[in-house]
Amino acid sequence: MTHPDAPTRQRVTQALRNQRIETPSWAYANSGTRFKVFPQEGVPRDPYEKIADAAMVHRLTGVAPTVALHIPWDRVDDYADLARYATDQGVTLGAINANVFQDNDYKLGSVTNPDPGVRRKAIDHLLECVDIMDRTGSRDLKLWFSDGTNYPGQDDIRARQDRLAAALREAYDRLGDDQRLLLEYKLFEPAFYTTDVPDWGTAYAHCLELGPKAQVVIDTGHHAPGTNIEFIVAFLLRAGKLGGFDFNSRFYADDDLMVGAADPFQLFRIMHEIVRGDALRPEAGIAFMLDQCHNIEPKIPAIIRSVMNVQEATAKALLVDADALAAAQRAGDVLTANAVLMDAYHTDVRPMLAELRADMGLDPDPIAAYARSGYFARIRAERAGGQQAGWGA
Ligand code: RM4
Ligand code: MN
Repeated sequence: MTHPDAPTRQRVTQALRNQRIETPSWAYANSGTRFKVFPQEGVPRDPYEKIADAAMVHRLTGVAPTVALHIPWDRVDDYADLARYATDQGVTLGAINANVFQDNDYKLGSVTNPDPGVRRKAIDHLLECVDIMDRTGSRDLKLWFSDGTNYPGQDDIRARQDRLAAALREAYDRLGDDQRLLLEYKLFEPAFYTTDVPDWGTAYAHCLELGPKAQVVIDTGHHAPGTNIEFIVAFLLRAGKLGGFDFNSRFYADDDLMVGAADPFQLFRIMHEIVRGDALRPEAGIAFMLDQCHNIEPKIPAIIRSVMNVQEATAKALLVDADALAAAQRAGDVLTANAVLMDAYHTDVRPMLAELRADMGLDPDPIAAYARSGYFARIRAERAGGQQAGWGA
């Protein structure tokens, strides 16, 4: 499969042209580890400047037309105005991410806190996020909870599930007809003994109980080492319960490195299940989002690189010869089946993507185009002074 034939190229590039990847507002801001945040020059000072950066990424890649917000990091007085500004820049506002993990009240949890007053406050924040969605036109409410415990006996594991279910129910019932609740899971951290939504099974069970507007979101960095994420993708897609992805890479824990950097083969395997499930089309409703932090590398080029990494994995997945694969699988021909997959994975899809970009009126090399654009020199000069945005690590 080193030289895909013309009909194959046509099919693949058409699918790639329609692909949509959402970038996260927080990836444009300063971030770091619990040891140190290294500030960078030209970093946005407010949500408007984050959106301007996201729009630049979209101008160069052509496939990143939405930007996710995180509340309260992106709180503004007038969300309709923010949405208008985004449209003027050529992008729209995407998922609204709730944040119930950075307030002192949440030391023992947010929606599962033993104190009903704290739970009320956390649920009210979730409801506020849906209010914001109404104003921004966002479809998705994305929920990640840091809730859990550090010590055996610290709290009642089962009661915390009851509290979680009650909170999710309130948020779910507040959703409009075209809105969704996407529930994220994470193995551990910041809680180290129990986590209230630690895995896809827990998230899936809660989403099933809630109803059709609740779906699971897979953050690729939120699993134990060696977890077969493509299995989870296949299972949830089949069940109609996959809402989207938070893409990033991990070596050890929730590293939030660039997607496709640590394990491009895993990303390919994930995208293969997406293609297999016919879920790449925007109408399939899967949100392909990045959730990353660029602590030491320049942020905008890193986000461009991440978008390109997703495109490359997708292109390879689209090149899998589905008929040959199915035939080999039916025949029990293990080696051929594996070879079909590996042929696609080993294809250099970069020339095809460069051609597609040229067809779309874009520079074939978005990273070089960014370097030439003068954008960085401009934001470095314009954004001197003021308080740089960051998530306060
Ligand atoms: C969490 C989770 C959420 C993200 C925050 C910043 O670990 O992945 O999706 O919004 O981090
Ligand atoms: Mn995430």
